[in-house]
Amino acid sequence: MIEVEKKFAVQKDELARLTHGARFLGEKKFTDVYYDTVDYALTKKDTWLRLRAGKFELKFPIAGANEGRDMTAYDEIEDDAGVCAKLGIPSSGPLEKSLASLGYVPFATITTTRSKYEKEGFHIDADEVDFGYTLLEIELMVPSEDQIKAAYRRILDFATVHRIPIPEKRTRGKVIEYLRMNNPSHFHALEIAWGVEL
Ligand code: V4E
Repeated sequence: MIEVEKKFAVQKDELARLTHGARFLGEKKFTDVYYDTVDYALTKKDTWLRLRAGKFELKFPIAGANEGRDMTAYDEIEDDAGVCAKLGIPSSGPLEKSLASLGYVPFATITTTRSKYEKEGFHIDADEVDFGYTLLEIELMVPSEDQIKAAYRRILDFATVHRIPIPEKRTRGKVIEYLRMNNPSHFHALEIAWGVEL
């Protein structure tokens, strides 16, 4: 399945409006440790390697699906063998050791408290991040790439119906915001690599 999502920075009243009548699916707290090489080889390619709940995960864009850097669709690999294959590294031994020997180092540790909701088939994640950033994600899962654009349009319509302002430029995700606040050289390297102002 492919996750199509749009992030919004929202006010409390907007979140309340969106989640009114939604099914509350629960709250969870998790910590992610993000890894990259010192020259940002992965994140420059919008590829995100993280350790979540003791497991490595790799999140990367689906080719051709990110129109104007606004619409985002990412794939995720959540097993060590898959992560190794995608990164082109040998899959023998503990992954943490292989990554360290190849120069992958942690660059951000982020704890998120996430409240999950479901409404009219949309998944809504309201994330509160430990360094003081609140983010809303509206998500739809689709089985194939040819359904990504339509899903994205449905997300925008859903937000509009609930009077959630559609941001003109892409809302910074929590890792991007973390880098803006804590690691300007990494942040600027991404702006240069992607050719956008973040
Ligand atoms: C995809 C991405 C990053 C990796 C973290 O992804 P994100 O969706 O922010 O995290 P989370 O915890 O909500 O993941 P889930 O639990 O839903 O799998 S860091 C940056 N990006 C992409 C990105 C981008 N290219 N540009 C901007 C402005 N923001 C984010």
